[in-house]
Amino acid sequence: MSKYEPEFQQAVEEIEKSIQPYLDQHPEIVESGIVERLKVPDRSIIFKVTWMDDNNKLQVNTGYRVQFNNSIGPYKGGIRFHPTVNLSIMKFLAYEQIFKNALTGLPMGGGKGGSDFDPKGKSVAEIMRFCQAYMIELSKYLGPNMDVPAGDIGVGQREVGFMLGQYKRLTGLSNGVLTGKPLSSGGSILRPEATGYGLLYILEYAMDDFNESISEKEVLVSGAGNVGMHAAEKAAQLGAKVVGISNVSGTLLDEVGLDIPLLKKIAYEEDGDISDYVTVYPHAKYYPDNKQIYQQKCDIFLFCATQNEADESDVRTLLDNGCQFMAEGANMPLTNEAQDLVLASDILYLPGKAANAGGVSVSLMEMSQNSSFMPWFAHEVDRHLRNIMENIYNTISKTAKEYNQPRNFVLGANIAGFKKVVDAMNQQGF
Ligand code: NDP
Ligand code: 2IT
Repeated sequence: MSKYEPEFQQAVEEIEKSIQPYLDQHPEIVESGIVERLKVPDRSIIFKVTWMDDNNKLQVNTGYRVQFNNSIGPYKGGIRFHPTVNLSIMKFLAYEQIFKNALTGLPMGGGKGGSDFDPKGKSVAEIMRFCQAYMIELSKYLGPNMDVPAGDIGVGQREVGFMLGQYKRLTGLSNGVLTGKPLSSGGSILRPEATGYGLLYILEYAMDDFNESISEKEVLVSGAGNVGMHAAEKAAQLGAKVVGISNVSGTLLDEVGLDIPLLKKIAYEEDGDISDYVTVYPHAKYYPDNKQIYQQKCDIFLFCATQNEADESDVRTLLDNGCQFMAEGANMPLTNEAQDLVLASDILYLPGKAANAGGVSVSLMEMSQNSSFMPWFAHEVDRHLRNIMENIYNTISKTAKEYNQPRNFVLGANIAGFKKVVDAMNQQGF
């Protein structure tokens, strides 16, 4: 593991620290070298993506797909288009995905892909040409039983649709090789909502276990994209008051409670910005600072933006201001120091590997619908999603209790996920 891969190193350190109580009981696992073997991806594919911009000028980006571990099933994980994408970020995301996917109880391995292409400020035609160029290389490594990508930051149904079209052009196959597809192109109903809704479902099960309820609680959400907006939507449906949301440029606050359907329309469906909300509701406040969200008072904080979005001082402020529940829609949104601070407090905290697994779970349902040529109704997908989130909560809670740390769901999630992956790897000699 290279010291030049800081995000990957951070993800590995978190896992290795939290599984220590399990390793202490199982010296034979340490002896077998599996902790080391698990850190090396099966393969990291890095390639050149050349595409034509609207001025007929050729542009170049780097494309990635890290196929980390397929011991439990085909490589599965999203594709991210963001200027910060590099090998370290791809490896941390793919590595985390192995354990997340294991926790779902569904047959999926871990992978992640993406590019340093920045969709911001690009025309739809440029985005389409980029997706097509990216798929020319990626298509060589995909298959419904081999590797099935989906969306992530900067990649939603539209981009998945463009990639699917190119895959079909290149191969002639209609074989469910991508998930998060638009509905008319073989997507699953509720896949866009799944990560955010799943986050609230698992939070509901956890809070219920501690005789608490989401209803009437004040909620803050960082990130106003696919995950953040649907988390806010479900929180409001469950009777909470969503008092703030942020994006990369700023923080929007409404102490009366945000009008989520309006916000969703402006900032998610119509490509506007969360700041546009104040033109309709002048009592709301907008700050051009994405860190302002961590300065606010709330009962529940949902981290739904990006890795390391919150550091120790952000989390300390949230705790000092009385926040009692935190859950991660994003992957690794807290620095390890910030996470240690949360774990040292008495609050209820659900880490991303468990809490944001709803998205990939509905992706697996999409694969199932594609291979059986039988689409499901929304209520069926929602029921399965709820069941999976309940099972994940039960698994991490049971594991945390076994180690006498009933509120340490980082330990619960990491040990439960690790055990499952290790079993499969040993059975297959990986
Ligand atoms: P989107 O691209 O749809 O949205 C990302 C959102 O986060 C945007 O609103 C963006 O703002 C905002 N953002 C980025 N950086 C910051 C920051 N530093 N502070 C505040 N806001 C910020 O991505 P997703 O919603 O799909 O992904 C969000 C997170 O959830 C990622 O960590 C992703 O890996 C994870 N995740 C996604 C899943 C999925 O199914 N999509 C499944 C599981 C996890 P702006 O629009 O202004 O750039
Ligand atoms: O981080 C994630 O779990 C995702 N971006 C979704 C992966 C998927 O394959 O649906």
